Amino acid sequence: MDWAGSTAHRRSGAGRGISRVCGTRSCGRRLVPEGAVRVPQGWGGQRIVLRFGSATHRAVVWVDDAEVAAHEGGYTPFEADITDLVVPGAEHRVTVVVNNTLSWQSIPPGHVKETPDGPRQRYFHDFFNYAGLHRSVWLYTTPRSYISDITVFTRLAGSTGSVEYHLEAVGGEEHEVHVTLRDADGTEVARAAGAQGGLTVEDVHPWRPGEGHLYHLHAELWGTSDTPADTYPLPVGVRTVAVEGSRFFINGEPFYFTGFGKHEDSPVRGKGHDDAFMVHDFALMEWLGANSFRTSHYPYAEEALEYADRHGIVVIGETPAVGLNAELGATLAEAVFTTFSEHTINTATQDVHRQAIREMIARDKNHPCVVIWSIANEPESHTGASFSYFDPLVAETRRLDPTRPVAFANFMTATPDRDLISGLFDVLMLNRYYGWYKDLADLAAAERHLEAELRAWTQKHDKPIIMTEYGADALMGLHGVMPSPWTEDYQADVLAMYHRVFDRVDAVVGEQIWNFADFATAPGLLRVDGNKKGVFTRDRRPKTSTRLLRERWREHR
Ligand code: BDP
Repeated sequence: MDWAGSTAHRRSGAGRGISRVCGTRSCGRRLVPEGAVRVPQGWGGQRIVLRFGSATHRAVVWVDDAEVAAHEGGYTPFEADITDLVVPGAEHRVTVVVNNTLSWQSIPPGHVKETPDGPRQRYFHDFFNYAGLHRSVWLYTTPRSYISDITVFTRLAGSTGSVEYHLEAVGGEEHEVHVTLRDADGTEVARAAGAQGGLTVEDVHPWRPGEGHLYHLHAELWGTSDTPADTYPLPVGVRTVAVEGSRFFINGEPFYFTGFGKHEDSPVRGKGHDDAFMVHDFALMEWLGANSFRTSHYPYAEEALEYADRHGIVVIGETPAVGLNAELGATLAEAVFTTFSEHTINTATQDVHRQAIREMIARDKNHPCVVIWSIANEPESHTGASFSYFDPLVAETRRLDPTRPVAFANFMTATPDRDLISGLFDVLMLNRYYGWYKDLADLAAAERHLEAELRAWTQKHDKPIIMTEYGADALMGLHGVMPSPWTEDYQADVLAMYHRVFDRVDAVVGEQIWNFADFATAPGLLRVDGNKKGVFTRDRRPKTSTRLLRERWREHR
C-alpha cells in the first residue's frame, strides 16, 4: 500500500492576488512532512482560497490544526476557503496526506491482495500508479462578493457567432453583472448585462482545428462602489461540434482526427506536470502534423487544455475510469473476478465515477479544444450489467453538457457481435491491437481481420469510428529485415497496415496511435522497462515510425 504526503511551500516571486505553492512528489511510504506558507500581508479583507490542481488519488488537507478539505479522485482540482483560518502576513502550516490505494470503489479501480508478505496493491490499468501532488497548488484571493463560475455555449450561423453565457455569483445578490466580449486585438465585439444572456458576434472568427482563435469574455460584478466588486476573464472559442451519421463535424466541416493517446509521464518527473515537457510534446505533435490527442486515461493538467485551445489542437477528454473490466484484470492483476457485482464494481463505484464525470466537465466545459467526452477506457461492455452501469452515466454526461458527443474507448474483445452498450453513445472509439496481441507477426491476417471488424461495426451502427488505440511496442535501436516484433521497423509496418485499412473504410474519421511516447508501467512480462508503444521514447527521441506519420499527417491536412 503506497502512501505519500507533501507539504506546500510558497514560491517566491508570485504575482499579486495569486500565489503558487509547489508540491513535492513522493511515493512508497507514509510521510507527513511539515512546512510553512506565508500569506501575503496585503490580502486582508479578501477571501483566501487554497487550491490543489490534483492529488492522486485522494487527499486530506489541514491548515495548521484544522482540516480544510478532503477529496476523492486523482485528476481533478479541489479547493478550500481558508479565510477564517489565516492571518495575512503570518505563516501557516499546510499539511497534505495523499493516498494512492486503489479499491473496488475507487476510479480507477484496483484491489489490495493480502499475501504472507503483507498487502499488495493490484490494479487493472497499464500505467504506473504514481502518488502525490502532480500539479500546482495555489493560494489565491477573491473579493468577498465574487463570480464563482461561468458556463458558455457557442453557436455558428453563417458568418454570425453567438455565445450564450450563464454566470454564478456568491454574495453579490444585489449586484449587477456586465459582460463584454473582445476580439484577440482588444476590440469590443459584443456586450450584455445580467447573469445569463447571449452575445452576438458578426463576422465571427471561429475557433477551428489548427487555428486556436480566442475571444476574451470579461465579466464584471457591480455593487454600489465606482469600481467593480469582482472581474472574471474567460477565453472563448466560438465553434460547433456535431455528429451526423458516420461523420464528425467541427464548424459544419467534416473533421478527421490524427494524433495520439498520451500519458502524463516523463523521466524523473513521473506524472508531475512539467511545462517544458508539455510545450515540447506539443511541438513534436506539430512536427508530425498531428491535430488531436485523447487525455488517456484521466483528465490532464489544465495547462495542456489551455495550450490546445490557443493552438487549435483537438482534444478528447477522458475520465480516470480505466480498468473496469474482468477480462483485462485477469491479465493485468492475476485476478479472476466478476466486473460488476455487489463485491466488486458496484453502485458505490458508480457514484465515484459519476462524480469524476461531473468534476471533469465542471473543469473543462469551456475549453473549445474539447470535442468529445470519453467516460471510460476499455470497460466491460458485453453484459447486461455493463449496460445498467453505463446507461445512467451517459444520461448524466448529456445532462451536464448537451453540446458534446459522448463516447468510451472499446476493448479489443468487445467486438460488434458482443458489444451491448455502443448504442448509448455518439461515436465509436475502438482500441485494437491486430498485429500485436492478435495476429502477431502476421500482418496479412491482421489486415484482413481489422478490415472485417471495421466493416462489421459499420453494418451494426451508423456512427463515426475513431481508432483511439493501435500500435506495437518497439525498442529504440532494434531493427530487423523480417517482420520482427519489438523492432522499430515492425512498429512502422503495423501502423502502415492500419492506415491502408482506414483509407478503405469510409466511417473511420480518426486515427490516434497508442502511444505518443514510451511510459512507465507496473512490472509485467510484456513490459520491458515500461510500455514501449511510443513513437517517441520516454525522453522524446523519434523512432522510425515518426517518418511515416510526418508524411501521412502533413498530407492529410
Ligand atoms: C490498452 C489500454 C492501454 C494499454 C494498451 C497496451 O487501453 O492503456 O497501455 O492497451 O497494451 O488495452 O499497450
